[in-house]
Amino acid sequence: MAGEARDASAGRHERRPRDVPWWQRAVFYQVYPRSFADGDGDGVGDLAGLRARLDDLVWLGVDALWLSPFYRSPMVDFGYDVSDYCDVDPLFGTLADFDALVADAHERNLRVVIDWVPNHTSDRHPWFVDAASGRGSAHRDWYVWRDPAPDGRPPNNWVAAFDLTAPAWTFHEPTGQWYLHLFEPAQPDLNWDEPAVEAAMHDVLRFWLDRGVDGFRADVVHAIGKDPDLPDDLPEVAGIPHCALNDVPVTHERLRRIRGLLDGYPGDRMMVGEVYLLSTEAVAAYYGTGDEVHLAFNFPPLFAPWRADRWRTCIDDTLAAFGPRDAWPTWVLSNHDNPRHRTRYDRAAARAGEGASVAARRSEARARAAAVLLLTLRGTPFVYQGEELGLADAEIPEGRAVDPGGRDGCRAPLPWDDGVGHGWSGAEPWLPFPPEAGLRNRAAQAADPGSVLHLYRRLLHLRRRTPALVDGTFELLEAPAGVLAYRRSAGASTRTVLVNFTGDPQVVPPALASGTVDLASDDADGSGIFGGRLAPDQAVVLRP
Ligand code: ISL
Repeated sequence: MAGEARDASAGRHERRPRDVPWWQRAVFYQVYPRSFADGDGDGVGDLAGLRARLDDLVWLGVDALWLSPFYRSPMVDFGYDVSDYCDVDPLFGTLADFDALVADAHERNLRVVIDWVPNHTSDRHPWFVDAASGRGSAHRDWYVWRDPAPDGRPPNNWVAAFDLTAPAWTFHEPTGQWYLHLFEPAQPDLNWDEPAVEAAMHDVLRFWLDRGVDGFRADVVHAIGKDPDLPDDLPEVAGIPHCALNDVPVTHERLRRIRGLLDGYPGDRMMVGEVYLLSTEAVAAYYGTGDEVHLAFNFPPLFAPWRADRWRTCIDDTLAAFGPRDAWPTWVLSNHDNPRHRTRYDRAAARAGEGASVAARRSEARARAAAVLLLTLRGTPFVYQGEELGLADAEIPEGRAVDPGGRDGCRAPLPWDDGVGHGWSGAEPWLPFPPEAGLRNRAAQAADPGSVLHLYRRLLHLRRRTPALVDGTFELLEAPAGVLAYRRSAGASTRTVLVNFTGDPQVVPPALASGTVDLASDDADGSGIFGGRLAPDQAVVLRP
């Protein structure tokens, strides 16, 4: 990547430090392959479908793709139950399709990061099939087996994800022991205390690194270490799935060895860890001293309501936890596990009494302002496929729900055009389309310069040419209640961002009111002098 960048508005070259790695500057785009684009017309998205749409992502202006799992899988957890880590499920294509995708992406300067699921396999993985075949089997210790408690109950009180009444243990009749699964019974946890497991999972990393991937998104990676005593979770956290609580020192040793493996490869390979702990301070610890994960997802902002004070707290917490470690944050509004942010904010507003006519006005405006926030905070942003179209969750009619975690709504297929089938030309897609797909589709929005899609594109391109927004320092500024204000600066490049989280106009104090509008979330004139008045739900990027 270039060592210098042009700040167009400042009209001069500025030197950027050469040692800022690509993953600190990049904007990632999460592809959920089942729902992105269908190359073979079977109603399920695939690698060929994605490959054919790469130019659309280049046009948008993202830098890196994260692909959710495409490995061989019985699909109990839609690919997060892997039965062969080193092959592509036929539903998604072949290894040759994958190689072609990586080659095409790299030719377009798009990095490719893939999911790696180290905590558990499918119960149909040959390792587990062997482990379950008898207590003395070669792979028995690759999983976590325990004798029943004296009263015949599970070995401890850990609760599995998805069904909070279900224990994280399943009794295996044929061999008379319980096995551990932090997720579905069909997803037995690997036993990372067994050195052969660690070695095998390192081999998986090497397999894909040798194929040219730029890195990994490591699924629930904070869970690969367990307390060897498997102690009960405390009564005060009863009902919280153990995966959101598991936090033990041995994991950090394992992450350092993974980091060593990645650093041994040329080309700045990276790992973004899904550290599903709900405290920002706990998440920050997984960066180690720059020797564990390169990046980690930080979920409190994803769960934060659309309120200036709550976002301020998230930002303060992030600065406090990440700053001293010199750790680089990530920012995420939506992913494949949670209702989309547009839907979350709309639902919260409806609960607070927002009527339909107000919702019609504010829903898209909130999603637009959120885009400005996501793409101008200090850290690496992750865009979830479809948020660039302003999508809301699909309504899933009874009978079509398929996910054990109830997460189908945010996984609806992307509408590519307004024709019948929205670009999914073969079989009926595996899930229904999101609402208003006739309007909120790629083709309609590409043709409309005022669309959410064009806003994302303008933001991504502004970010790319503005060092302050990429590498710049970050300072929160005093602002009226309901408004978030911050300044980003890198050398002579400075930008002020103002986000109005309210449905009322807001007037900001004179200290914030100077400057020229680089970009406004509602597409108000992008070249005007800012007068200090924010429209309802408006976010602006100002240059001095
Ligand atoms: O999905 C959730 C809430 O509905 C989360 O608790 C989720 O289980 C957690 O973020 C871990 O997620 C990851 O691992 C799971 C998989 O189902 C998710 O899709 C994945 O992102 C198990 O592999």
